[in-house]
Amino acid sequence: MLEGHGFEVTDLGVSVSQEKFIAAVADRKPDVLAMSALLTTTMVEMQHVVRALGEAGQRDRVKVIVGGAPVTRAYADQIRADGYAADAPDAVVLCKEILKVA
Ligand code: B12
Repeated sequence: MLEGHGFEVTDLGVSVSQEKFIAAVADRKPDVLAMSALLTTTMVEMQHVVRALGEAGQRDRVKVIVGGAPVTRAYADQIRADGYAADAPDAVVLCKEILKVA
């Protein structure tokens, strides 16, 4: 959906470690880091990535958005993500909003 709307997407795959997220942000300098979790057990790792981004001095350089079946807007707010969307079309709208592109 994002590629269809003109975004360049790097897919880091599944079971992505905190270290891999941080390295990819440092290397590729994306505007947005999007994380998806299907399980409550993996969802909690999102907060660790957000914290690690801060520790690496990268948090201000990238917008963090989250989603997936167990993830809620309240959880996104709690971990200080920049956005949450419930489905793929809304993820596109969200990216355009937070990047202020038409
Ligand atoms: C298919 C499925 C499986 C398949 C996965 C196959 C595969 N290779 O992907 C199999 C059978 C393997 C499976 C296994 C398990 N599953 Co399962 N599974 C599902 C199911 C039915 C659909 C998931 C899916 O692919 N949906 C389609 C995608 C497109 O939808 P989505 O993930 O919701 O994503 C959309 C939005 O959430 C959003 N979105 C997603 N990510 C992101 C990211 C961002 C940044 C944004 C903005 C938006 C966004 O946009 C997407 C498109 O609209 C869900 C139920 C459900 N309704 O989600 C349960 C579900 C995820 N599974 C569940 C469970 C418990 C399990 C198991 C632990 C079961 C077990 N005891 O073994 C295992 C865990 C396996 C593992 N290691 O992860 C639970 C998780 C509950 C929880 N609270 O953690 C769910 C929610 C079912 C339930 N209601 O109980 N599962």
